[in-house]
Amino acid sequence: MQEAGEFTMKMHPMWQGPLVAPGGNRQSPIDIRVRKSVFDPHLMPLIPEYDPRTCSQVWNNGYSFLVEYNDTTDKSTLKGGPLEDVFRLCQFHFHWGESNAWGSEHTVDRRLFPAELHMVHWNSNKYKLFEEAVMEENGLAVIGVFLKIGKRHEGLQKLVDVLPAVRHKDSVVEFTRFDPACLLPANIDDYWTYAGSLTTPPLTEAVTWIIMKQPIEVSHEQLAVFRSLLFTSAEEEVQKSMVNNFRVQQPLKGRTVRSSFT
Ligand code: BO1
Ligand code: ZN
Repeated sequence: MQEAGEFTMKMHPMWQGPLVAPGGNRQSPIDIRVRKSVFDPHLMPLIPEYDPRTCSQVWNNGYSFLVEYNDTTDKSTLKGGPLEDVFRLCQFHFHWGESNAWGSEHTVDRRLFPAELHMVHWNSNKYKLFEEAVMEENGLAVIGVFLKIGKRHEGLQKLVDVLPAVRHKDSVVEFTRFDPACLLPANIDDYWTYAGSLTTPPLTEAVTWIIMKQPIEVSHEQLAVFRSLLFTSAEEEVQKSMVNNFRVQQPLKGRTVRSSFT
């Protein structure tokens, strides 16, 4: 799987450039070693409060498809858990593999999942815009949810149905009234948390990661629709399937992963 990731990084121009050079002390993603994580009894339950009316559009940005939310007010927020401030939802997206054998960015005791959901939030207590928050240590909070193959996910299907409209890079389609909470697992009380970074450029070390212990189930057919998307725009001659859009794992460098559960 690491080989597949390295391959993607070499093949795909978006991962090249100086920002990928080694250097940071809190880069993501990482392998979560369950027995090395430290139970923290002070970790609170997470409080996601999302208003489906803030959902606005889906776009293929050439590395994933983003479901974007209007983040001009505090209508869709995340608080609690390891967070001291209120964080506003701006988008969610996924990372996935060409086969079900790999695709997630984080791993659990080296176990790979076929895909991983990222719900991206920024600190609206302290900052006025995402662009401001992304520069700060405590600026962002991303929830990670592992996807595993099982029964069809009815909530996700509403999104899967519009994906053919954003097959090419830079295509956008209106997408409204989608409740992102339907993509969270039934148990949101059990999670791991650690200090990390964005996993694509600008790779900023601004993220409090919250990784759900319980995966959600999606069908093979639903992931097949993710894989039918393209990294390339309609104008390009050689079309490239959007698969293996995950970053390789990064060194822990002395960080502690805390767990909310024993
Ligand atoms: S991730 O969750 O660590 N994979 C991740 C990686 C990159 C971004 C977000 C999450 N990038 C940023 C862009 C901004 C954009 C913002 C919200 O996402 O750098 O330009 O405003 O969509
Ligand atoms: Zn991501």
